Amino acid sequence: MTVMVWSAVCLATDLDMAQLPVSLPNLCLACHTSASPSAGDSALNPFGEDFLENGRVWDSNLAQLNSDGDNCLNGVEVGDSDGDGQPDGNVDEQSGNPGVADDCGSDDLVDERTWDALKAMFDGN
Ligand SMILES: [Ca+2]
Ligand SMILES: [Ca+2]
Ligand SMILES: [Ca+2]
Repeated sequence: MTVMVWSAVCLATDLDMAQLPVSLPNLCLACHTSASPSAGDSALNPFGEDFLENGRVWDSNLAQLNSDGDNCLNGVEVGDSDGDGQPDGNVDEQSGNPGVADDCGSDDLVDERTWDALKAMFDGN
């Protein structure tokens, strides 16, 4: 019985997940607070709630929201900036989790800061 309930929830999740052009590596965690949502534990993160509000459809409206309030739009984090259902270029992994405030796309900034710090050290000598 438990397995049947879990399967039903998982099926819905799989169909919803199929809406996203790119679902790796976050999979269920893109919308849920649990990596394996079950009937008793299927809480949604902010992106999951926006997805639900959007009629469980991935489109340009949803892509232009920033559900989790970090520095990246949902579309950028999912890897489909314009929300047309086609991944950006050769993207095959989400650059961030659209439902969790993370350091999405800030790698270049960090590198730049590190580089500046290194340069400052050498300039100082
Ligand atoms: Ca975001
Ligand atoms: Ca696209
Ligand atoms: Ca994020």
